[in-house]
Amino acid sequence: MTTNKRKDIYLTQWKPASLWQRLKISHQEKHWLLEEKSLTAKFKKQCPNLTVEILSEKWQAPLSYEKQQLGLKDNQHAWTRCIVLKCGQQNILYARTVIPNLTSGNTWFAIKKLGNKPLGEVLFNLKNITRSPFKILKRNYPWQYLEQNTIAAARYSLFKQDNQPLLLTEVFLLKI
Ligand code: VNL
Repeated sequence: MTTNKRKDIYLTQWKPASLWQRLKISHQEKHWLLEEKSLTAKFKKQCPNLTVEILSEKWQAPLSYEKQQLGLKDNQHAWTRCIVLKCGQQNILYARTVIPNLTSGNTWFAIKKLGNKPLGEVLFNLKNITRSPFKILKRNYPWQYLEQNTIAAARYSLFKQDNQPLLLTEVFLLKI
């Protein structure tokens, strides 16, 4: 790795969910950020007209924390789906799903064909998956999608099915 790990904010800024109070996260935000059940279902309660806009779905170089969580080598690419969840015209959530080796033998292969269906509808119907505890962040972070200088709360967790990983990061775009 050419970057200095200590200075790599993609690696160092994430905190365990238990430290939410240190991140200036309000109780209200915490209810959203640390929701264990389907966020899709929770959003739908407030917005019946929820849509998924696909920003990109392609093989690309993962961010450094993604690489680390997924145990990828430096030059290894992974299949990445970036979406924005919208309530009408309003952007409410930016999500990145990263899956290494997403070829036909991979347990997550159906996700490649998900299209505009929300990922949550698939994930929460699977029986044999495990999910790591959330890591969270609240700061002005260089997400490709966010306008500069926007402070946003985000979370990620690692799902596994048949020992194959999927890393999901969700960034809250609405002031919650
Ligand atoms: C997706 C990802 C959708 C994370 C979500 O909620 C979400 C997706 C609707 O990639 O479709 O929380």
